[in-house]
Amino acid sequence: MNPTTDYFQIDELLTDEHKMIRQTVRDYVDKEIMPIIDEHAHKHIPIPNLMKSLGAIGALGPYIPEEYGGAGMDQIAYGIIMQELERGDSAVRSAASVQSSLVMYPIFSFGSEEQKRKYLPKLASGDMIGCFGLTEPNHGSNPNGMETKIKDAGDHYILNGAKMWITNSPLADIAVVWAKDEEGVIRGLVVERGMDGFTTPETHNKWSLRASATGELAFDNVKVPKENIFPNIKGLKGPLSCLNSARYGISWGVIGAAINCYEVALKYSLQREQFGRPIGGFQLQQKKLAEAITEITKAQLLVWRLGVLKNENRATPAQISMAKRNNVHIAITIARELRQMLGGMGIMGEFPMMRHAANLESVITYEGTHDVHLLITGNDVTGINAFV
Ligand code: TGC
Ligand code: FAD
Repeated sequence: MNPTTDYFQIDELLTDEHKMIRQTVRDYVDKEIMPIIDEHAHKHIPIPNLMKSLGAIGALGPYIPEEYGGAGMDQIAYGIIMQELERGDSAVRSAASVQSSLVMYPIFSFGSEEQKRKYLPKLASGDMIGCFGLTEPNHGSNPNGMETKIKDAGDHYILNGAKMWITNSPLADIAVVWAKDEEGVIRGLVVERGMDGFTTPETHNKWSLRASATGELAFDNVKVPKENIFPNIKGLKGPLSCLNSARYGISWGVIGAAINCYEVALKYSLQREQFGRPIGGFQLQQKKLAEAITEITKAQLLVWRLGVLKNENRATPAQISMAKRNNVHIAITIARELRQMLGGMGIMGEFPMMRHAANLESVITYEGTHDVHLLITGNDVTGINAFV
């Protein structure tokens, strides 16, 4: 018997630092997340103190330089952290990816020195929670159509509009918001909780990512000081660059969810007997396990190579789209298929498959849907843009 989920010995490609951070995050998930996640998902409530505990293990902004509170790690380390967190639950990985890739990354990459010093250390420690507002009620896959606007009013901007489906908006202290100026150019700015006219209504009744808070961002003539705008970016490539980082993290993260399902199903298949023998001895059950470990292995090799390219600043957005699309697809397929291996028990909260499968319905939709990523690959290989 070979129960490994490192079938091609990718561990040999990791540094001691990678393995150390993996062990730290794995221990955290086993101790802090696994015992409570089912209850929080059932009750549809966020995990208490999550951001501070993620900050304490170095999971927030791990690739941001140390002088701004990050850990200065490489992209493979970031991926490994996402993988271990999503082994626990996609809600936990979502919290870390939004804070790291969608809030800290744009502040670090596009922000002024004052903005970096003001926000990054608190975001890294989890003392401050951030969210990212790109999607709007009428503009999801096509963010370029956004209607949220800023108007120059001397020493400040007046912000009006609404964002929808925003991870952590009900908990956030700050929001990185993308809006069009009077010339129709997309700009990014930091909106702080407490600014008059800024509200964050919660979205209730989700069947997916139930341990994650999701909400809206509503702006009614919000006065945002000029020093809160990002000076160093204009246009849609601003938010899309943040998505490159988050989509990369998701490509790693979902492997963690798939591994959790695989390990549970393999163990169950060796213990559960029907017709006088373990169900793991039946060919049809072996097919499910063999296909799952094959797809996990292919996904691991894909993200490892992508991480190397990313470390060298050579990863293209199209490569990242391919990895996000493929890996979420294999993870959701594994969760659904391996749930069946547990029979009736597979629908119970004691086992993680239903929760992972339901979470992955969000993951296959957010950060660009499965079909949008296919069209990005289609555009890349043909040179013909199917969006216009
Ligand atoms: P298009 O004309 O192709 O491009 C406009 C400008 O952007 C540049 N660009 C990129 N830059 C960096 N990274 C990328 N991935 C880029 N893709 C495009 C492009 O070069 C161009 O630059 P320039 O200088 O010429 O102006 O744009 P388009 O309007 O045709 O749209 C393309 C499309 C559909 C691929 C894009 O808009 C898209 O990806 N749509 C999906 C939307 C999406 O992913 N939304 C995610 C919202 S955030 C979220 O879901 C968080 S979930 C968090 C969690 O809980 O984990
Ligand atoms: P639509 O764009 O309306 O798409 C509907 C369907 O049409 C999809 O199947 C899509 O693939 C298809 N479609 C659209 N255009 C095309 C096309 N050209 N060709 C073929 N098919 C097409 N956004 C944020 O900004 N910040 C967040 O923190 C955030 N968190 C989220 C958390 C959750 C739990 C969820 C569910 C979403 C979150 N989102 C967030 C929003 C997410 O990015 C969008 O839901 C996603 O981009 C899709 O947009 P939409 O829901 O408006 O679907």
